[in-house]
Amino acid sequence: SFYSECLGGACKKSSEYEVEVADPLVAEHEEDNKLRSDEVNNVEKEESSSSRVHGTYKPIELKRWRPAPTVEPVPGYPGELGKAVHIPPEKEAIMKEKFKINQFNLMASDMISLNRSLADVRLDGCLDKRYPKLLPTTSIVIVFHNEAWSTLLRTVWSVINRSPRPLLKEIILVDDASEREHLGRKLEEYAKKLPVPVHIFRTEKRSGLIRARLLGAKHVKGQVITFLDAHCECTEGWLEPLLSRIAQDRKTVVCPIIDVISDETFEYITASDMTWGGFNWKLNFRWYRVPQREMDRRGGDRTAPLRTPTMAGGLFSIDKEYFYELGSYDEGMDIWGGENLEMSFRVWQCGGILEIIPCSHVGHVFRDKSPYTFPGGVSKIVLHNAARVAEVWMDEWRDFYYAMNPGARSVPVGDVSSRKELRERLKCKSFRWYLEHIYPESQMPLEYYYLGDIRNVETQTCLDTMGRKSGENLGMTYCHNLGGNQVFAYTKRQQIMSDDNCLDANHKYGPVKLVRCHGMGGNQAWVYDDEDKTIKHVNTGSCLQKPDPGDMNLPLLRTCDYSKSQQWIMKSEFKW
Ligand code: LR7
Ligand code: MN
Repeated sequence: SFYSECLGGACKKSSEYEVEVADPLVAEHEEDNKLRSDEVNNVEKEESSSSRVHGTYKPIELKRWRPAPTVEPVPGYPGELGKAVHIPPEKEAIMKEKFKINQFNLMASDMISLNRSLADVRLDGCLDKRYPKLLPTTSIVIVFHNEAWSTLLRTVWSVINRSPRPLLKEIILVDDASEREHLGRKLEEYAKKLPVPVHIFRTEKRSGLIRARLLGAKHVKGQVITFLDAHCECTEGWLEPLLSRIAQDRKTVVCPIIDVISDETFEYITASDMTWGGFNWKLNFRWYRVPQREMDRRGGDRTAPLRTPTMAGGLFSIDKEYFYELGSYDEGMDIWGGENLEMSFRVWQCGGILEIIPCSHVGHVFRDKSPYTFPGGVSKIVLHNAARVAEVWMDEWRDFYYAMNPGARSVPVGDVSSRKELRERLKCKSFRWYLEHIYPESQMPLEYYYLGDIRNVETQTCLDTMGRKSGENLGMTYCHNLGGNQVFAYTKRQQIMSDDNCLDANHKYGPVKLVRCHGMGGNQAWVYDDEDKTIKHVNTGSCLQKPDPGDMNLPLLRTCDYSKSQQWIMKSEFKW
């Protein structure tokens, strides 16, 4: 069959594929998994000249919208309608073995049909939205390194099945130097049989996802580039709201809501529409709750586009010309990481808009660990990429990054001059502007008096989060001058913060806790007196004091007595 084909004559069946994947191109599954081409094609296929007049689209007109759903559930297949797949206990050992290949449940994925049905996860308000009849075309760019067959092809089929054909110019697959047999000639042969143009490009050597995407983007013939990870499933109606937003304003970069495909069961789990993208001091992308401010701006309409400070990075659409105008990607970034924040900052600071479109849902297999190698070492690569973001876009707030990541100062950033020139050329706004106007809720404070360690005059030891989480006690230990857990910002809003957490107390005496900053003063307000060197808790009037002899690691609140044990120095010895 198709699956025992092999590359270069060495004909052995890849151990990854002992099972045959339910595949709409394989005759025996054709009936079960029928691509409903009649319905997909009932929109008139107009030849697009994808030309554009003075920055406006000359788009394709959709004659009629497809009825949903495009893919009907097939009885008897596991995982239909996005349900969880359960592996029988006797197969658990093989399942665990296979899990290691991609860091997700490959056995489950292989059992699910390549064009499985999904529930319609959209809010009611999305179902009767009318989109402009004139929409730009898009090319889908999917980069991968050693991706599994079933996840990659399920991504492709979900695009084919659930995108209005006239809008779908092509699918571009970029193989980033994969070492798996099935991604070789077999993939090329398979691609030829698909009902939409699928082009495969290969990087010569391992380039990382950023440069691989740049290679893919170079070949895009559609008016809009849509990037997807190689383990996604697009849901009904995912594309129209993305493209229509770009048609309204070509400087809008749009993301779907990224739903969760479980790495354990491949269950499709709808994500919250009340979540947006932020980042922490380490420059990790993180999800946070959408603040009331943004809900109000949208007039309480949960289906309205959500302005997000950052994007996750893997799934978004952007006008092709705007992508290049805006400086595409930083080619100096390797393998993985950083490009998502880099593009987010760049979009906002250079006059664009970054949005999550709640009526567009795409699932993504989230995993705990990365399955592939990071040549040169994970932390070196990730720190290198993040440092480039900090250096080019963050102005003095780059200090937070260097202070928080002791390792970062020794990692070479490389040449960022062309990226800085880009920032000049596009007359981009400052990071201060971004924090003020786009992300006032940021974990990085807009106004702060101090960033560094906080040392007790008597003990000469330093406050230390000990890497603890929200709700746990603040600690204290010898000053190491390396930053990290000993870095605190004293802000104009009277917070003493470390990344997401603030010093917090709800009593006059005793230990101080680290609690997620709420920005409302209250238990998190402190006053540092530069004269008598006290750190006073505003609500209780108590002073921060060195730990008692019984527990040397636990700084305490006590009645102010102005002794040396209550004196603190905010003056760091480390440099970044
Ligand atoms: O060297 C590489 N070459 C590649 O082609 C490394 C990766 N890749 C491919 C890989 O096969 C995959 O298709 O690049 C894609 C993304 O890699 P993942 O799936 O390992 O990344 P991720 O999902 O863990 O990480 C998120 O952050 C990345 C930062 O660089 C990218 O922006 C990913 O696209 C991004 N994924 C998403 O936004 C999906 C939602 C996850 C979240 C949050
Ligand atoms: Mn991914």
